[in-house]
Amino acid sequence: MAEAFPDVGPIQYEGPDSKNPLAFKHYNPEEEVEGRTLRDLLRYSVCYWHTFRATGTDPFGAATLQRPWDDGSDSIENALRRVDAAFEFISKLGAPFYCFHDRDVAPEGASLAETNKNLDAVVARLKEKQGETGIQLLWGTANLFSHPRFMHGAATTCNADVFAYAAAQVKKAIEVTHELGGVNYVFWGGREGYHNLYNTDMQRELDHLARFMHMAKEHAQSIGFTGQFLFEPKPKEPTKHQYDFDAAACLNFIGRNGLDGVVKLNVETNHATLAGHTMMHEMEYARIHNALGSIDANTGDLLLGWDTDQFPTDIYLTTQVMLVILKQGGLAPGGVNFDAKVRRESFDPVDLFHAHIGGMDAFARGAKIAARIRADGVLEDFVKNRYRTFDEGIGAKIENGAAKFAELESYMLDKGEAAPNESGRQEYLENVINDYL
Ligand code: XUL
Ligand code: CO
Repeated sequence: MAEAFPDVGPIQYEGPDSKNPLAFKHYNPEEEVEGRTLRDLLRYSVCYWHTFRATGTDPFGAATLQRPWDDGSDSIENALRRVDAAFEFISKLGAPFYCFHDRDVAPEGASLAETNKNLDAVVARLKEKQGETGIQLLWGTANLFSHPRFMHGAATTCNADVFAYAAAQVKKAIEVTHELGGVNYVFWGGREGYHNLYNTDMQRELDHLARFMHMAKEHAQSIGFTGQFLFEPKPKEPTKHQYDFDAAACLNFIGRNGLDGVVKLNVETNHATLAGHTMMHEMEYARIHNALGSIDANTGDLLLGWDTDQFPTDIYLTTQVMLVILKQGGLAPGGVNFDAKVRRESFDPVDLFHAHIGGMDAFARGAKIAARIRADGVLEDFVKNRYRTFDEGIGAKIENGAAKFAELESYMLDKGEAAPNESGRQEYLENVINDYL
């Protein structure tokens, strides 16, 4: 096939002074940050659904995006042409990973058997292209939300046949992820939630979701798939209340259902903000529970308030994200997946390059800024000092479990009043962070 992006060559690192819009100014894949190349630290991934399946439709308007390689049909030929365009794009961009839903890459057939056959045909081409280019699969997943059969949910549906269909689909999606050497498998509960409790048995739905995850785990083990399972929190949209609301709700579900260690989290920025949290909060909450597996890098628009999935360009945001990633010592086997889409007004194919280059540069800058903040120990030293009263004396006894209420009472009766508090210095610390940006 003719090139999909004939006017764009491989994107090179040209440094901060470059004015070339098709070059990296900050992402030099070979540059080391905290002993790791940016390529290995960031593990960038391009997502198939937004980048190769989005058309620019919205609730008010028709498709706008120009994708000359895509005839808009559901033919296998079109799906295969799309694979070639995708791998050309990802290679020229220089991202080491990609990820997809089963239905992004291959069309649904008239029956499950035909659908699986379609998927196998496209997976063969994906495998060939991975071999040719060295691009790897960060994660696979199943689309359990687009088809009308999933109107009441998939693992949390009221229709047992639909549960069985979803199970068959996830079984196949895990198998193709394994076939393609995928290093993670993601569960985003597209319609695993409800709009109204008048018609919903919440207990049965949650039990079914847990059963579903255990079946997925058993199947993965039976075929030797060792990739990490990831649950992706999102509070709402499409349902009013999703069971995977935020990191805390997901970890509660994981812990209560014997899935600790089996399932970690794929945390997404715009989902965090929809839940009323910052991305840094969600990541840190996951990290301290040893469950920060991977991230979907994007950003929302606080004035719009829905899941706008924009490309991340805010250096404050990427610095905060990188502070957590560096604290954890990286994300591998997870990565930084751009679950982001160009605006429908940005309809040229080249806009896909501008969008990804901007996101990759923003995270590279965030990584370097965060590493300098960490090297100087400014936040770490402050926080350590802030909690120093728990390092010895009565504080140490509280932390190691030696102190009981009675002892704390006699300690305080003797002392009469607590030691004075110290300032939290929030404004000072915000100024310090500004000095690094
Ligand atoms: C939806 C979303 C999904 C998941 C994969 O908001 O983020 O694309 O990342 O199903
Ligand atoms: Co996502």
